[in-house]
Amino acid sequence: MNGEFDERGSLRVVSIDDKLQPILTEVLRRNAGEAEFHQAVREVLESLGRVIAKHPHYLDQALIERICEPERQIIFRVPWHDDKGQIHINRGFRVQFNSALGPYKGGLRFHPSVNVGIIKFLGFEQTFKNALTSLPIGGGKGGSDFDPKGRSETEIMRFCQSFMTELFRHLGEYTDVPAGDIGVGGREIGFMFGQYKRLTNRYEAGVLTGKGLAYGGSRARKEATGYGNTWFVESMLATRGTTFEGKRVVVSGSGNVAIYTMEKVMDLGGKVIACSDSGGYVVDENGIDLGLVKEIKEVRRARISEYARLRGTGAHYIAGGSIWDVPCEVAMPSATQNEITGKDARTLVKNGLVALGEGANMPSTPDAIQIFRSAGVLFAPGKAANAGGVATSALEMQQNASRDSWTSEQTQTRLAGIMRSIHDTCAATAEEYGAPGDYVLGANIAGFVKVAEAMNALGVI
Ligand code: NDP
Ligand code: 2IT
Repeated sequence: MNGEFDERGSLRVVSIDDKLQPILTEVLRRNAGEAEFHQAVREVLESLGRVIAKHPHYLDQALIERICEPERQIIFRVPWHDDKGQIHINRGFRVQFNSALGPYKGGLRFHPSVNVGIIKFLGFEQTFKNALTSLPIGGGKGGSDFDPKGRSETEIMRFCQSFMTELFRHLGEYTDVPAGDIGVGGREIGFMFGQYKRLTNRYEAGVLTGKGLAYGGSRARKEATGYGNTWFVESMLATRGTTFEGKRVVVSGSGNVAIYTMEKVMDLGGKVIACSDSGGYVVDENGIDLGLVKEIKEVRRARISEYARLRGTGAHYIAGGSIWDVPCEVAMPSATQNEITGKDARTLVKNGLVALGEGANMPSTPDAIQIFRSAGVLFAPGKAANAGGVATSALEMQQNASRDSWTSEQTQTRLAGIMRSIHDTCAATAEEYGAPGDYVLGANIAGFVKVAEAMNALGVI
């Protein structure tokens, strides 16, 4: 172990096996400037020293090098007209990362920050996450630097149609199955499915997931990521003989994942006192009124600042700032990558944090994770904790393949079972590799071994 300063100037502990260091160095060299991708690869490689000590053949077969290299990367132009007739050009991406376990599977993100490094980090994480579900899905991710904020519904539709006009040739229920992510929800999936159907003249329901219930979607898909993360944290809390009952909970974001995290936390007796969007956060010591958040975000598509105005006394809005300054026992980051810095982590620990479940992908910086681990916080990494969304996408694919539709109860029972099994697999793997309670190590090793074993069996492809 040794220390180094990261880009934010915080000290982080680095422990990478000597045999893996050259692989990481090569990944950094070949993918210059892709900071988020570097971060995601580094974290996984830091966990693999104990694996190669046990299974040296992973090194002989260059499995780690192959896993770090996407199978295919597609970048394309997306031209579209706004409502005034002006032409805009965005960039579209689809990174088909790994298909050893099944068709590429993973969401599409529409956000101005999207670039190839972000899509690659997401695709890399997705590969291990999907493996952890034990369902037959490979890893992929895509999206665009299109900014949906302030765009009319017709502009969104034209953008989605133009995006799919190129992407459709790379998709298929046995090839690549996208879903939503930031900026892509049921409405956008509907527009993209419509265009795919029109271009191919095929009603191929299983080519996209997160569809509306009216045309082949699965019950509980919308709720799945948030519910799944909450169940995962519930399982972690149970290892210390405690529950959500009466705990103060902070949930960042107020989009799909955040809303259904809040719903399940409240269901389990937790008290959600704050949530946010990219403009700032609201604190409501009486407990967040979820009906109001849904009205603001799902119906009006407005800003979270509206919450304080409409709720009246007891609630206040803080523009900018960090939601992690709000004291809580459980934190559920559900907005975006690197939203919890080392400084935030220190504040959370000082304020008595017990558990954290990553609803977002890679929301904690490496130094934040290090602080949580050293403080003995129950820490659930995104690739395990937020796997409920993609798992339910795979259940949607099953329903589409059998031309069936399950009840909400049936789907939620499957999802709860999958989340329990991911929790137990991560815990058991951490224990097996000599780090009991380390869910980061457990998730990285268990996910990696599943993908590596399948790749090994398929030959050098
Ligand atoms: P949504 O678009 O529904 O919501 C995103 C929320 O996060 C919004 O409140 C948004 O605020 C906020 N946010 C987004 N980017 C930033 C930013 N750069 N800074 C501050 N706040 C930001 O997306 P989802 O809820 O679907 O996704 C949230 C996270 O969960 C992402 O990390 C995603 O990858 C991950 N995830 C999603 C899954 C899913 O099934 N949808 C599954 C697994 C993980 P604003 O509206 O102001 O931009
Ligand atoms: O990050 C994720 O797991 C998602 N955005 C969901 C992917 C999916 O295919 O359902």
